[in-house]
Amino acid sequence: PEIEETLVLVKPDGVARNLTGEVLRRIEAKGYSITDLKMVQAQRALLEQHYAEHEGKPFYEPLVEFMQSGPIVAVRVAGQRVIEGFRSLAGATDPTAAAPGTIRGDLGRDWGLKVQQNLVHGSDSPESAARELALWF
Ligand code: DAT
Ligand code: MG
Repeated sequence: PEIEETLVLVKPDGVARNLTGEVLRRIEAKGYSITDLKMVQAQRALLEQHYAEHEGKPFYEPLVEFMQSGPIVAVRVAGQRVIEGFRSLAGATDPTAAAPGTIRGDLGRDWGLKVQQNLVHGSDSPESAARELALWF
């Protein structure tokens, strides 16, 4: 298949816990290429667009607040089937349930908050990846 691109975010919890390098290490060890990267303090308007599909859900407001709580590292990652492949590396949304061996399963846990602090974001489809990469880069 052709080379795809996906958007990975190391969320504020991942940056605060000094796990940026560990996330990037896993991406590179899997064989994907990091083709762009930056640290950003995300504005609310960007996060509202990024998470538009979740507007109205109970975790939406805590999610948008949490994503503004500190810097985020945004990463453009390239490779064949990288969208699916990074979602597999990240593991399930709930870090308690995420399988050991995954980023969320190995490094994340429930901290008793209204939002799941699960360290990373990865685009979930080619359409999402194109839309999100245009927002962040
Ligand atoms: P993912 O990040 O695995 O694609 P998602 O797009 O469904 O998951 O949700 C976006 C983020 O919102 C997710 O990373 C953490 C938070 N979230 C999702 N479902 C949640 C829930 N039931 N309770 C608390 N936070 C949730
Ligand atoms: Mg998602």
